[in-house]
Amino acid sequence: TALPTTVQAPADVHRVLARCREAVRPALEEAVGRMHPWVGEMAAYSLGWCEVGGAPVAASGGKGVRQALAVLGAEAAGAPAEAGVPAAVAVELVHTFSLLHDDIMDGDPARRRRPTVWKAYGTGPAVLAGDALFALAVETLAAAPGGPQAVRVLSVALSDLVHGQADDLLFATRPWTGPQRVRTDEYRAMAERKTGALLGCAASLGALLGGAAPAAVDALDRAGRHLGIAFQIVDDVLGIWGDPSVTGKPVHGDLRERKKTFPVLAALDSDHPRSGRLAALLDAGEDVEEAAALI
Ligand code: GRG
Repeated sequence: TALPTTVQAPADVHRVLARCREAVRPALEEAVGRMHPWVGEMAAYSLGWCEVGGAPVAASGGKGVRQALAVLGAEAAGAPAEAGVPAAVAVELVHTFSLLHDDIMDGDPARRRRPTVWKAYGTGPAVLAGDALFALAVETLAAAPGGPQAVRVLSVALSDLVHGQADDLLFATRPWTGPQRVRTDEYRAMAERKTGALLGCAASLGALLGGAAPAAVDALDRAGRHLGIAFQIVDDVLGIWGDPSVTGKPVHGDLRERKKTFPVLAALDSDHPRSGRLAALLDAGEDVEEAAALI
């Protein structure tokens, strides 16, 4: 079966994301404007609002999925978009913080089609900018009506993010086969925490600030968590079979780096006769083309 090599979101998804980004932008700018000017510049750079060192770079912020979920969560509760804005600002700041620190941990040179913050400003400043974004997120949410409960919800997601990131880092140290191998259910738990927790938090915080009933807040949290697992699996699929001109990922880069991605773990979990050969190729780090054909 031919797998899709790109994921095309319907036009109305782009329209909804753009509408939510516009609703949140003034509050996000106001929050970033309260930062130390140099630290705020790093935040603005990572959000795709400015260039650095005079070098022209393509303006590219994030998609704004988390801020959109917060706004949509508030609207789902019957409140106006503005009710969800403090949640949207907080989750977008936390997301940006986690990307800054993740890029340092992974040594990634590029993000959002430009050099990562640590590449552009240095590791120490990038750590500081991440810390400042984290602090600003908590401060913003605490100041909102219903702040203390909202901060508790965010704290649970933050602990999940750390848990998921730690699991992901440890996956790299584990073998491909045998009792210590990473099972697909462990992968799902990791993805739920690392990516799903903040998506669920975004939607549920928006709903909470919009006055939704606890059952609706919980349901949105669960939906966001499932979305995170799906998001991570699609990302893995595109990392193996995606069109590099669209994804910006190098061909078979994940396989070359021997990342524990879902398609590979599922193939090894399947007990298919080919999985022994696949594990041997991955261990040797050779012939990624043959490995890809075995998945
Ligand atoms: C919370 C205290 C604390 C620490 C964080 C660094 C870390 C610990 C966690 C890393 C979490 C991480 C990087 C998860 C991956 C999330 C992900 C799917 C990023 C890509 O999201 P998109 O596609 O990005 O929404 P854009 O660029 O569109 O915003």
